[in-house]
Parts: sequence; C-alpha cells; structure tokens
Amino acid sequence: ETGIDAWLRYAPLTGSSVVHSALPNNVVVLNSSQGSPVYTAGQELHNGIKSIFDKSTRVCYSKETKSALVVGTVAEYEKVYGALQNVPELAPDGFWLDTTGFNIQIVGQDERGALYGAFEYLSMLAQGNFTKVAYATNPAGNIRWVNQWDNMDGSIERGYGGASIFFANGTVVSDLTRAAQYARLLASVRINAVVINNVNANSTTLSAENIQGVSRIADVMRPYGVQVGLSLDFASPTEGVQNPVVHNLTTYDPLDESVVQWWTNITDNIYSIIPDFAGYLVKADSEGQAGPLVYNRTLAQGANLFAKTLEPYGGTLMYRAFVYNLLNESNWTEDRAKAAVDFFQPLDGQFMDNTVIQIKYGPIDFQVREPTSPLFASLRETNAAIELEVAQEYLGQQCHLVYLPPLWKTVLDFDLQVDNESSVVRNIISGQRFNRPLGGSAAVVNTMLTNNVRLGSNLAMSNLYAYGRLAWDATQEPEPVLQDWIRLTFGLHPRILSTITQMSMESWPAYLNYSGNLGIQTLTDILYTHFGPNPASQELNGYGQWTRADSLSVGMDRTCSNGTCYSGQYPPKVYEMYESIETTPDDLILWFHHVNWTHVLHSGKTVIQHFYDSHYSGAATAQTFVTQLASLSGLIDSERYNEMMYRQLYQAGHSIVWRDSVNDYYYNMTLIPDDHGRVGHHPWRIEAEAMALDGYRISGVALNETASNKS
Ligand code: BDP
Repeated sequence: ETGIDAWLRYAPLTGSSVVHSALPNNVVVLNSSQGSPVYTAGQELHNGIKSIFDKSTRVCYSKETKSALVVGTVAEYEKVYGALQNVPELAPDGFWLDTTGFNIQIVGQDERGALYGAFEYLSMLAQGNFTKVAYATNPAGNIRWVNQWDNMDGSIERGYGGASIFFANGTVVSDLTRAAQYARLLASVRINAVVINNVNANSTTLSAENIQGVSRIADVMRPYGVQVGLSLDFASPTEGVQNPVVHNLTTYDPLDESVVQWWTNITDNIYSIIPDFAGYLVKADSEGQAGPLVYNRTLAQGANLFAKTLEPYGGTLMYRAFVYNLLNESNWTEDRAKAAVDFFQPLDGQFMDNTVIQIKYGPIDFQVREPTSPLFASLRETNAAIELEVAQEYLGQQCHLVYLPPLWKTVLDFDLQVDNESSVVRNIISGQRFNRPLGGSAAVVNTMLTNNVRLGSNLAMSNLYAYGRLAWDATQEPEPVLQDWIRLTFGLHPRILSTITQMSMESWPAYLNYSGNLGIQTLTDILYTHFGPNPASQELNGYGQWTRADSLSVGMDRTCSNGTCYSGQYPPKVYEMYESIETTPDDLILWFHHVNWTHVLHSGKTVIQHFYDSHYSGAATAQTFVTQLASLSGLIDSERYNEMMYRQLYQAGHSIVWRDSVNDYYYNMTLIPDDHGRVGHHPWRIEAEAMALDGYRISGVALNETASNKS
C-alpha cells in the first residue's frame, strides 16, 4: 500500500457477515445534483460499504419504501420524510446520525454536515463498530482551516515531502486529482477551508490566469464542502499584478482610496469567479513582509482594508498575530515573546466582525513546548483562532515520530483565568468565552506529492487526522482520537493498536526530552533549517538569545521583577504563578526564569542533571520505537512498514546525536559532571576523525552539529 488513502482505506472487514446482511441495501441520497456534498456523501457511502463489506448498495435519489440509509440536509429530509423527531438543535455543519430506526438517518444542518455524517458513519463501520447510536454533533468553531505554505513555483516552505499539489512553474497545475483527494481527506475530518498558498505570499497569485487556476482548485474541492482561500502580499498593488481589473499603483497605503479600490476590484473579481471563496489570510509587517506599519497605519487599519472588501460576500479575513520586529536585543530587556500582545491588545475592538486574529499557540514559534500565548486572554472584542503546525517544522520534520495532540492540549486546555473566571483557550477560540461570532483553528499542514503519501511519513498522518478531530471538538482526548486513526489506517489487530498507541503517546515526551526540556525552547538550528541539534545557534539568534546560557546559569528571565516582564502579559492569577520560581512548573522554568545550573527543581534534581537525564531517557525511548515497530512485522503491509521502519531507524540514531550534542555542549560550557558519568564519554563511538575515508568532499558544519568529540 502506498498510503495514498490514509485513513480512508475502507479495508475489507473479515468476519462481519452478520452485519453485512443487516445493513440496508439502499442508499437514499436526497440531492441528485452531481458535485453537491450530499451527492458526494451518497457516493462515499456506496463505495465505502462496497469496499468494507463487499456489498453493493443501490443508490437512489427518491424515497424508498424498503429500509435505507438516508443522507441529506434537514430541509431535504423533512421535505421527503416529514419533520424529524427528537433531533437536538443543529448548528451550521452539524449533523444528526441515527442508526436505531427503520432507516439509518444521516442528516446535516447543511450539505457539509450531511457529508460529515456520512464519513462518521463509515468511520464506525470501518472500525467494526456496529453499536446503535442516535446523536447530534456540532462544531466548536466555524473556522476549521488548514494552511498550505505552497509557493507558485511548486516548492513548499517548510514542506518535507516533495512538491506542491497546487502549483508549478508560477501557475496552477493542470492535473488536480491530488487536490481533490486532499479535499476528501480534509472533509472526512470536517475541515472546511484550505488556504492554498504561502503566507509569505507572492502577488502573482492574483493574476487573471492564476485566479482562473484557483477557481479550478475550488471546483475540485467544492464537492467535499472544502472552500479555498488565498494568502495575500500586502504590497501587491505596487507589484505589477497581471489582471485587467487592476492597474499598478505606486502605494499600498491601506487608507489610500486607490489602494482600497484596487483590493475591492480584486475581491469582486475573485467572487465573480469563485462565489464560495473562503477569504484571505494575511501575514503583514512580519519577517520582511510588507504591511500597514510601513505607512504608519495600524494593523487594524491594514486588516480592515481586506475585511471590508470581503464583507459583502460573507468572506473571512484571517489576520496573523505573528508580528514582531524586536531585533538586537542587546540590553536583554526586550523580548520577542511579548510582541503579539504589544501589537494587538491596544487594537482590540477595532477589527471588523468578519476578521479573525490567527494566533500561534505559543508566543514564539511552534516550539516543542511553549506557554500559552497570552494574546488569547487579551482580545475580548475581536475574534480569535489558534494556529497549530502539523508540518512538524521544529519537531523533527516527520523524520521523527511526534504525535502532536498532547502538546496542543497543553494550550487548548489551559485556563487563562481572565477576570478570575474560567477562560480555557478552547472556549475562547470557539467564541464562547467572549461571545464572539467567529473563531476556531488553523493548522499549517504542507501536504505534498512525494511517495504517494500526503505528508512525508505515514505515521505523521495521525497529526492531520487528529487536528481535524480537535478542531471540531477540542475536549476530546488525544489517545482515543489516535486509536480511531490507527484502526482506520492499519486495521483492527489488537497488537497494532496497542503498539502504535504506545509509540505515538510516548513520542512527544521523548522528543521534548532530547530536544528542549524545561521550557528552554527547541534547541534546533534556529537560523536556517530548524532541524537537528544546534544549541549554539540559539545564542547567535538576534531575536532572542533565548537560552541565555553561560557557564553558571541558563534560561530567560521573563519576570516583571527582574526580566522582560512577559509574565505581566497574563491575567493576574497566571501572572502570579509564572512570576515566582516556586510556583512555575518545572517544565517551563527556563522559559520564565534565569537560574543557576545547580538550581534544584521541584523534582529534586538540579537543572543540569535534569538536562543530562532527560536527554538520555528521551533518546532511550526513541530506541524502543524500532523494537516496538519491529513487533508489527508481518501485520502491516510491507510498503508502509518499511517506510515507517526507515524513519524509526533514523530517529533512533538521530535522537542519540541530539542527546550527545546537547549534553556535551552544556557539559563543555559548565564543566559540571553528570552524576552517572555518561556525558562527555563515548568510548563506544567511532568518531569521524578516526575513520579513513575517501571520495568525500569537505564542507563546513557548525560547532557541535556532528556531536563529534573534537567539536
Ligand atoms: C516560521 C517559519 C517560516 C514562516 C513563519 C511564519 O520558519 O518559514 O514563514 O514561521 O509562520 O516558523 O510566517
């Protein structure tokens, strides 16, 4: 198997003949127009049941007297069958699934809901779950988006498995088969929109030719209820966009009338071609991107420029909070972690209602552990969504198994205690806590073409699956969600279930242990690749020097009493917890405090010994992934097994590189010996310097990058 079908394999179920005969022979689809999500739902039900049970159902588009699987919207259902009884209230995209009656009812509040219900029912069947159920489910937030960072030339920023499925050579590719398959996967986990191009956007996306191309993408995604959105380059009006609806300007000042007209024309043009266009995503004034600050306009003025053009069409503007400009922190009182609140809090209430501020889960950038972004507590009159990253940029880039939901849950379940009232992040982004009309989640996914696998690795697909599940309902626990994915992806064998559960649930703690524990951030190369150990690069980083490590001490003082006062951005109770070393949890101690290496943690260990031990234990856990996976040999098809084993072997080795590189680096810096005598002594290792090699070329590596004795 190539993995192309991911969790939608609908593998044959053996020993299910009883159920097979109990399933209705008819699928009644209440919408016969091809391309509508309800029509798609009918096809999925027919194909899924055929594939799982080898049973052919008859698909019909009108009422049946025999028992049937009925799928449609509430309105469609009631027109044909009369009022639905005892169905709880459904929100947009919500659905009702009832398998207890004469007919099996799969009824969506809207078309999308009906399709989601069909996928839900098939997911049950594919997992051999034949319990009788009758329930309604509604989404926690209306924004359940994914972001692709695809470039127009077909490359993908922070993409780790090949080329774009959308773009090549500056235009939209002609074969959109993969885009349709991607939409199907997304719909099955209830994702409702994709932003298809990089947040570091290229204005050529807005050319007449490319908007036509985007409309072809929208066409192949529409049958799955997935809308398409675009990232914008703020400076586009000055960049010679080839589209007859606009001409080039000399300014992109958001308050300039000609600029307003320019964007109005572009938006009108897009909606005339793609009437269900989702909206825009804007990264402005960040990492070299143009923005309103260039003209001394506020970020809200910049955002409202786009929001106004989208408003007549019901489009949404996602405006990113990832804005910072604090370079050269030579006095060490500046702190990039403070930037988002500094920029956005004063603007609360100034954004239009169709605007959502898209906030990375932590205040820096997708690190292996970060405290919850305090911006979630600071926007009461502005819509907010959380930004997660499925792509695993700092988290092993899919060469390491890291099941992410346990990390995400540290933020989604965090109580910010605004006004001393329960203010859990998942209830803020759902709009519930501050009574906001829009909110939810976005995840950077960066799905691509290589190896027929949608992400770089088969095991990494659990993160995409779980992202969708949590975007719908963030109260769910990571483990049962994972287990649904395992059964759908690899079948029902109990050993597969227990083994992949164990590996996945241990994976984030393991990676955390060897890549950046105690809240020190991920000690990867921070300057370029974001992969592999390079603690030295953290000290060169002009934005933060986040580790602030020297021979005596480590960590960044972010308290108000002595440091950057980042802690002061939290509501009082949370602030008090982080302000004091005594009440700061060990796992964020180095994020908030600068302490001696010999500081004793709540655990009773010193900081340095904790470093040494956790790097050893994290790498040791990664070794077990190889043996755990090996125990599944013969139970999983060889193609996927081999691909997974290849990566686990790599991770096992690379985790040791991580361990020794980080430990040796701090041992050399502090000269504090490891209680267990391991660090700095690697008698079993064959150093590169000791080898006789030929046919190689010398290239420079950064200090410690090789974990070599001589570095
Ligand atoms: C960082 C990535 C960079 C992105 C940026 C962003 O390294 O490639 O452009 O985030 O989110 O993590 O805009």
